[in-house]
Amino acid sequence: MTLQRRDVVQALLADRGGLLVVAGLGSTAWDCTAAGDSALTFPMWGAMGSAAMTGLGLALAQPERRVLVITGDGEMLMGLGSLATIGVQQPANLSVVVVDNERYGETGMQATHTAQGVDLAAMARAAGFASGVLVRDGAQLAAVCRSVQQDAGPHFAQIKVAAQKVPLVLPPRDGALLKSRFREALLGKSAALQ
Ligand SMILES: Cc1ncc(C[n+]2csc(CCOP(=O)(O)OP(=O)(O)O)c2C)c(N)n1
Repeated sequence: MTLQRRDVVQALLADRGGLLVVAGLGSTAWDCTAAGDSALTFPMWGAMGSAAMTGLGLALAQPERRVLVITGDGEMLMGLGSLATIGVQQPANLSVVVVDNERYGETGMQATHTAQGVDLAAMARAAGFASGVLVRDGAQLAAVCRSVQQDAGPHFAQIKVAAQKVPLVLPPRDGALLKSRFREALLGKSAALQ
């Protein structure tokens, strides 16, 4: 049975512990909020194509923490060069998960290149990621959830999900607030003020 996007993101974030999460703009940010708003989730709200690079910066700055980027196929396609940079930098604590509905959901469900067979996981492997997997079922998803938390990366997963419209569950909209609460939750109150 086809995976459902909200179930996928719920599974990725269920036992997140201290995981730092960057959510791509649009649907994946709503999915993360639906799984539970968290100060340690940074939703992009824009900057299409930048989610993986933001995750890389965070992973390099916080090598003791696990970092997970959850983004859409359209967003990832806009920032493909980031796969090469991550492959070169080799952050062992970074995972990039693409929730692949083969559509630009927010702008009207136009088909993306993954609907024509573009294999993002193979691109990530070719770029030098430690793993790059295409996921279609619950057992494969469970393996990704384990890798995100435990295995040396960088990891990449392209998770095929149904192309469905789901209710909006919006995170806070104020960028300054999102930045401050993320920094405070990560660094503590006084360090976050520096
Ligand atoms: C540079 C830029 N181009 C276009 C948009 C408009 N836009 C916002 S979300 C989106 C679609 C995102 O698609 P995808 O990442 O696949 O997410 P999903 O299908 O899960 O919503 C587009 C085209 C934008 N915000 N920025």
